[in-house]
Amino acid sequence: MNKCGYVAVIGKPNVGKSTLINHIVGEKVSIVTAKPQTTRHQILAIATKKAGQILFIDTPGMHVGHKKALNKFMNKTAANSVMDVDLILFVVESMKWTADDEQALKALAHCNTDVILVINKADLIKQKEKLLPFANQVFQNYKFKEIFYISASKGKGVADLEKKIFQYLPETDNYFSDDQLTDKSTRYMVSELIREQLMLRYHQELPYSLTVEVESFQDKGHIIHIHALIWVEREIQKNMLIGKGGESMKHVGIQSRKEIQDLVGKKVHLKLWVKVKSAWADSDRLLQQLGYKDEY
Ligand SMILES: Nc1nc2c(ncn2[C@@H]2O[C@H](COP(=O)(O)OP(=O)(O)OP(=O)(O)O)[C@@H](O)[C@H]2O)c(=O)[nH]1
Ligand SMILES: [Mg+2]
Repeated sequence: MNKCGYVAVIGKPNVGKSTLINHIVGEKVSIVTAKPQTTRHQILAIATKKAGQILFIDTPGMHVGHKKALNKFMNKTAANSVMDVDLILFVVESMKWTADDEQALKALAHCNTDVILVINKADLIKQKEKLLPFANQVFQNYKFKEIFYISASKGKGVADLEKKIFQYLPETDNYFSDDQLTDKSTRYMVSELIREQLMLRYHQELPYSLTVEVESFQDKGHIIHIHALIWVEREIQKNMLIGKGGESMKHVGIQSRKEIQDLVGKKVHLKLWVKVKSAWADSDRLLQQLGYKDEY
């Protein structure tokens, strides 16, 4: 009896949605950083197991109070991901319930799909007895089917959650081949690995003002030549990114190249350019141009 189905993972930013998915898939399909709003697109992550396939849909964290076109795109992408799935995981962080959680919960208001409440980062809570009253409080807000306390980064409780997920999936053959990890192209994965390094390296508004576009990707057999553009919104941000002597960018280049080589299993030659596209994150037209298209 093989099972296979779609599972949307939603919640506010930074609760560990991508970490959880990567853990079950066993590979880094979706980038993870300590900063909120890391995931920007809907990403299909395929976990192939003995029992069948879980087709995870990773989503951008839902949030309130940001008015840029990019934020609207992210919220809309996440809200639409709950359509036509077999199961939803609603992820929250232990002991934290905010306006952003409320916003994410709103996406469930009109859907009849079963929802499992996943309370993540349980490792951060010393007094475990406080978790139950918190769970009860969250439970009051919605009729969840199940509740799981986990630590996605430490892998605690994840195996039990995986088993439970399969119970909710329909009996059918696998939709994808066993070695496929995502529906995204290698070019897309490369741009994300670069963006991950940029988000880790830079702070304040910079990570939110940049996007990465792979301009060319040439496989020469033994080596892949990649040229990528880092778009920022203003000239001053370009200067901040490059900085004195270009040390930070050099570091981003070295780390990104290592990550990309792991992904493609080949030697990589990587060139990065920083360019300005005025206010790209607040223009629907430029968002489209830069790959932020409606994916549903
Ligand atoms: N202590 C602890 N940290 C965790 C756990 N799971 C994830 N994290 C950390 O939480 C941060 C955010 O993780 P992500 O997986 O990027 O969170 P996300 O929900 O996908 O965030 P967005 O993409 O911004 O919506 C990272 O620094 C993770 O290492 C956990 O179980 N315990
Ligand atoms: Mg994420």
